Amino acid sequence: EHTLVAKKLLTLAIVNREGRVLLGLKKRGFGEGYYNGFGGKVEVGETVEAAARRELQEEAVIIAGNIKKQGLLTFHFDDKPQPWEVHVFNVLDYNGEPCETDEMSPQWFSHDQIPFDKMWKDDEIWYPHFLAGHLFQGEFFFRNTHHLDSYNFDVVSKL
Ligand code: 6OG
Repeated sequence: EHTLVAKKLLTLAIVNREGRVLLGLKKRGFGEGYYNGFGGKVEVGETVEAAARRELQEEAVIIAGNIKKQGLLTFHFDDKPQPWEVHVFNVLDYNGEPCETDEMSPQWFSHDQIPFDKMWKDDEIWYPHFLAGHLFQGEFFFRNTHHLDSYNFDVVSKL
């Protein structure tokens, strides 16, 4: 007998403007207490890019202009059945003012002051490449949700 375990698709949008990134302190749910980009689950019938724009609007109240897909991250958790596939977007411009929502409290960080000690463990591996404009792919294996056991990571020429 076979068990089909589909991947769960998610988005992560990071606004990157004038030497700073916009992150949100997650107020509830998965990753509570961590700074992260804005994102969430792709809905049925929605493109990944549309989901990235929708989640950015829902969580930070800004409308994305040009966005560039830069990364594809797969997270394996020993305590979850399905891997998570997270598509990472660089938001090059936007309209509106970032606002606090039920989910996120937004804050700007200069590139040399990103709070990696309050972020998911994979972030310090791929942010330098994200900030340098590289395209990248990675696979990360987590134990007990938060402990990063091992990973593979590559800069790629296309996604
Ligand atoms: P909601 O539960 O809010 O979607 N996410 C991760 N981001 C990073 N940087 N590292 C991880 O390592 C992550 N796991 C999940 C994807 C969850 C949001 O959190 C991101 C989504 O943007 C394990 O719907």
